[in-house]
Amino acid sequence: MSAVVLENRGLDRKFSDFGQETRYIEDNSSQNSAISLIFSLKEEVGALAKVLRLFEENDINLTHIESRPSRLNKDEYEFFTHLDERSVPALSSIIQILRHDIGATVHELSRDKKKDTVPWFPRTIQELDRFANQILSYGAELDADHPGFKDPVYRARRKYFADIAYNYCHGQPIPQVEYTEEEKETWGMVFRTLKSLYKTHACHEHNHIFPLLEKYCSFREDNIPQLEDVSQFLQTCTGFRLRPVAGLLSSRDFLGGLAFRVFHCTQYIRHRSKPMYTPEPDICHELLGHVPLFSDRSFAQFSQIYWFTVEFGLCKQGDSIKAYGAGLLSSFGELQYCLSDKPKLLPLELEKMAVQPYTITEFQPLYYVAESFSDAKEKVSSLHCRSLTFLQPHRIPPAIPRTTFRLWTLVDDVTPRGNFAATIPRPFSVHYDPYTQRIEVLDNT
Ligand code: NLE
Ligand code: FE
Repeated sequence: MSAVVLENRGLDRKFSDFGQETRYIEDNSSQNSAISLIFSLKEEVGALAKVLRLFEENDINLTHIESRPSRLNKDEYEFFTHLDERSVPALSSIIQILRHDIGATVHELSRDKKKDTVPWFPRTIQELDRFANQILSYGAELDADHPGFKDPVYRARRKYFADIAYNYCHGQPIPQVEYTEEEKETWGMVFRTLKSLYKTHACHEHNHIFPLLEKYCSFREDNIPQLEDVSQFLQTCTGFRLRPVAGLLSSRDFLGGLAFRVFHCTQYIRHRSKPMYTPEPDICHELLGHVPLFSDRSFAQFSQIYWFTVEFGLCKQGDSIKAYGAGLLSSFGELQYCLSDKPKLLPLELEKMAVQPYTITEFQPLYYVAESFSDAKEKVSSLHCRSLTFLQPHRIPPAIPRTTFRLWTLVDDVTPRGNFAATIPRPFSVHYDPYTQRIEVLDNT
C-alpha cells in the first residue's frame, strides 16, 4: 500500500510542534478512479490513439494518464491510467483486446480497490491531536432537545470545556478546572446515589478499586476530581492515560485512542435537571463508570470490544448478576433498570456483540452477560487486538447501525492472533512498538 501526503486538515501547528512527518495511509475516498491500469505499447505513430479510440468506443472514461519509457523494453512506452467506475463492466473485454489485438502488456493495479483502501488512522500517540476537531456532537453546540439547551450559563460552561479540549496537545498536563457550586451539587447528587447502589449492583472489581480512588484521587461527594490527577493515577496502575475531549468522537477515532491506551475523557458535567441518565458521556460517566475499571490491570487489557462490555456489560458473580459496564455504573437510572426484569439478557458472544446494533439515547433493551468477570476478560483478551477499530472511508455518525460497518482490526502481530480477529480481513499488518508508542504498518499486498 502506498503512502501519500493527504490534504492538511488545519492542524499543522500541532504537527509541526512534534516534527512529525505527515504521511498517511492512502485515502481514496476523495479520488474518483476505480481502476488503475498500466499498459505498454510499441512506440509507433498512432499507437496511443488506437487505444484511446478503443476506450471511447467502449464508453471507458479516462481520468488520469501519464507516460514513461518502458524499463523492460526499450522500444516500448508505458502508460499509467486511471479509469472511473463506469468502466468496470467493460474492463475484462478491453484488457483482452489490448493484449491480443493490440499486443500490449497490461497490468491491472487495482480494480475497485476503493473498498480495500483504508482511511487515515493515527500511527503515533501525538497524532491523536488530530481528533480534537472531529467531534460528532455535543461539543460547544447543544441540540434543541438537550436538557441544557435553554440554559445560557450551562452553554457558556460547555464552550469553556470544549475550548480546553480543542487546544489540548498530547504531553501537556490537563488543565485544572474550578467547578461551580451548581456543578459540584450535581456531582454530589450523582456520586451519593451511585455510591449507595454500588454495594448491591456493581461487580466486586469496581467495589475493590473505588476506595483507592477516594484515597488517592479525592473522589468525594463534595469534590469533582481533576482529570490530571486521575490520569497520573491510571498511568501508574495500568499505563492508561486520559486526554480531554469536547464531546462524542466517532467509534473509529475513539478506538484509535484506545490503541495507544489513551482514553478520551469529557470534563464537563451533565445538566443538573437530569442527573439520573444522560445519553452523552460526562465527567460522572468517565470517573465513576470508566476510571475504576481502567485502573484494574487485567480489565484494562480488554477495553477493545467496547459497547456491550466496557459500556454496558453485565456478569454473573455468585448467584447474582452485577454490572461492570461504565454506562451502567454512571447512571443510577439504568443501573437499577439493567438488573430488573425488563431488559433482555443474552450470554456473552463476541461475534454477535461485534455486529449487534445498539441505541445510544435510551436504556439498552439488551445486555450480554458474561459467565464471570474473568470469563469476559479471557474471551476479549484472546483477540490480541490493540484496538478493534471500525475503519470506514468516511466518519460514521452514531445513528448508523453498527451492522453496516466493515470491521478491521489493528492486531498486534507480535502476539498470536485470536480466531475472531483472524476472520476480519485487512490489507496490512501492524506492529506496536511500546518504546516509541508508534504503530508500524506492514504492507500485505
Ligand atoms: N448513560 C450514561 C450516564 O447517564 O451516565 C452515560 C453513557 C455514555 C455512553
Ligand atoms: Fe463511556
